[in-house]
Amino acid sequence: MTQTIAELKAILGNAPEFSIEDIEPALPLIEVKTELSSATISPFGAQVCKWAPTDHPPVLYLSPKAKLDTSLPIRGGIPICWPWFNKNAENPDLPSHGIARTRFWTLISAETNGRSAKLVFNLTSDEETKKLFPHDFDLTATIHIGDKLRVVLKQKNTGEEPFKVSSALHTYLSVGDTDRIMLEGLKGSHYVDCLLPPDAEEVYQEGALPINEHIDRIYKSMSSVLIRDLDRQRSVFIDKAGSRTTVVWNPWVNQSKKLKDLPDRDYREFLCIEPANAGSDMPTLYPNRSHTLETTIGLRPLT
Ligand code: TA6
Repeated sequence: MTQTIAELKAILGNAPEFSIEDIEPALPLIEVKTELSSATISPFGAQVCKWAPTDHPPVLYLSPKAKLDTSLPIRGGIPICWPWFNKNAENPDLPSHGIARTRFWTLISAETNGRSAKLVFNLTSDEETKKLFPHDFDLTATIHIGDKLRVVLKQKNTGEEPFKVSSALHTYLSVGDTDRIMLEGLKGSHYVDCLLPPDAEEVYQEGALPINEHIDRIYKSMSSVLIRDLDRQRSVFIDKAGSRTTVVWNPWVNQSKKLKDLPDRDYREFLCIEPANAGSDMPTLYPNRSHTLETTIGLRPLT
């Protein structure tokens, strides 16, 4: 069920911190502006598309060529990949990264105290979703916007049978230049290199991880990641919970050229650090039980 602009406005109420375009676009965007930060959120995918603390450059990257007409998933921000990460193992013809990011979620509530805001979106299974994923579920995405950005994805099995899920908060972090960033938090963990054959041995992350080639890795790590951005003279932290794997992705030159919704040269302006349940980290949801995957992102001084 897609909410109309009028229905969305009714939930947003009269708070000056919330606004939405009047016209009925294919893809409505909710603008949130508090004292501490601003964000742009799409009910299509319950996707945070933009977030920036006040007086700071964006923390999330949104492709200038992102399709905002529901014809493609929105390239940037924090796509919610659920109930499978990347290709569906049983049926590769199914949409990559699952069904949640290409569906309209229902805005349930929007609250603000002027300094911060909280929006709650819901997606429940229906006959359409069950053609792609034959289970009953109830998803809640709670988005906290303030001096930090926190996205909490609660996933409940509302059916009779258990099912396994893989998922990711596929976060596109905006950086000044990939040549001038340093990552902290992944050293000493093992990773699956998705560019190698599936039966390849896991690799140990010996030292620092430079971003200077096509990278597509599932790190077995529960730790936070810090991006030290020398260009922007700031650090960005990516904390997480409910996740034993962190996906790191940059398409680099050649992959970027294959993505029509990404400018060829933008690979130097973002890096995906994705709190996930991916690879061997696939929780089983039992009837009436839930799993929560969350991330908190914010700025730190470049010390
Ligand atoms: O997160 C890494 C990844 O799985 C890559 O393999 C690449 O496919 C990326 O996601 C983007 O996927 P998308 O379907 O959004 O183009």
